[in-house]
Amino acid sequence: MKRRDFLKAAGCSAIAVGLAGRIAARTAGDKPNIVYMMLDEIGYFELSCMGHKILKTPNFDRLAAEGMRFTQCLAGGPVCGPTRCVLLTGKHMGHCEMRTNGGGTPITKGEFTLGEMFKSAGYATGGFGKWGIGDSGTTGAPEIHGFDTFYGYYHQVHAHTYYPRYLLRNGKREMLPGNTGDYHKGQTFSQQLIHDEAMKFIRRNKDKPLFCYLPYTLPHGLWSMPEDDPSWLMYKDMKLGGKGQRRPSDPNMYAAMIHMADRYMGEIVKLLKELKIDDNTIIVFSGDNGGQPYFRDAEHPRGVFEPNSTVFRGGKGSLLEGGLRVPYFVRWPGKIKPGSVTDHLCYFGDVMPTLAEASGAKTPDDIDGISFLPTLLGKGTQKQHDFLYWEYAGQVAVRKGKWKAYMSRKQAWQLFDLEKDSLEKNDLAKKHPDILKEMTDYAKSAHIPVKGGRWIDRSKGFDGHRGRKPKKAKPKK
Ligand SMILES: [Ca+2]
Repeated sequence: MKRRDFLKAAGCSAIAVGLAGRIAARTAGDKPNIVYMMLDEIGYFELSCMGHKILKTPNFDRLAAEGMRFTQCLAGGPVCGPTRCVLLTGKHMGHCEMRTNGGGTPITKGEFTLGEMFKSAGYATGGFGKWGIGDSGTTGAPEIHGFDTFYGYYHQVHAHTYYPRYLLRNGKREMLPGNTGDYHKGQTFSQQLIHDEAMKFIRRNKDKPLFCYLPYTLPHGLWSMPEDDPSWLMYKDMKLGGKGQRRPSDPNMYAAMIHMADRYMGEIVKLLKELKIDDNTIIVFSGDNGGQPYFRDAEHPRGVFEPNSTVFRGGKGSLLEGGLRVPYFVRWPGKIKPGSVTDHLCYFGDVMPTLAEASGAKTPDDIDGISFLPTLLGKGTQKQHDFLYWEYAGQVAVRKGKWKAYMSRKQAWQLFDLEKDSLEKNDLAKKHPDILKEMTDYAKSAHIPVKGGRWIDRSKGFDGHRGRKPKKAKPKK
């Protein structure tokens, strides 16, 4: 089916399902709810269930224990914009419409997203946090991509502070009292509002299937939170080298931010149980791209928290494993075996077909993803990717089973065996030229020129943390 026809058909069925949904009360065995939390830059090892000794994440740990943990679910891209684009459109970085981290650069109006997919399947659709694939006033805005509600930041630079002057609700600015544009100081803490709105959305839509997308900006910098926040009180006096919050870099604050995200997940699970929809809800927990080795000093050359430990090389921005490996687990009571771990090789582009299969939704034909529902449910045949592909800032990476081919502007193609060499240090390109050729041939075929969206109304776009300075009136002659 051609994309245009598909969109038309999807739109019609959305209306039909919407009407049916209003008439029929919800019954057992209905479409599952989806709560999809994707934290911003949490490292693969920054959870207590992954062995971290300082960072405490009891609620995430419980989800992992009650669901399936993925050891090889790779980010869509190594930075915010592209990884979100791959997640939301099911297309890899050689095909998707956002391949840099421009901030406000939009996807096109015709591009099909998870929002449109769930909308067409009769879901209530809400997003809360950082959108990142189109500013307000562009063809990439969430309200024109199937989201009934989107509350938070659209432009990712806007999301660099927890005390912004305003947040957006469906494209409209809502001013936050007492916030002046100072990165670290203000009276209204944005993340709490964002989380409160997500909770309200779940409560409001408890009787319909719901898709609640939570791209929370925690624990991305610039860090600060209210002085009386319980997570801050827990970490502020710990000896991590911090000098108090409202500074550009503070490990105590970072630890509190991860704990805060964990607390929010605890509140969401509690709410789902209170509303008696927990059993019919798929919860996904994920990072968005690889972690950052923050807080480096002489004693801690890879940072106080060592996000990538000594297992992976690189971090955010790199197509080496440290930039792509994210924590990822899925919980679905009664469907996914508790405490299971899979090494199924997948990436964010697989999320769209997986959730489509789980919810009876349809996807366009031109996506790159493959459903991993058979892996989650432990039944059916799990199809594998022949290749996975990424490109970013002069780097290209291809994955085929245990093999990873990587090049950058400074570095010709290298070939690594990830089973033996997760640090990607032992180049086998000369030893296996045939394997490398197969992968680089694929890389050539995987890239098409990028197609971007456009502005509809520039006046709605992000205009800096303090806003544009008013133009000085020209003196009269
Ligand atoms: Ca990110």
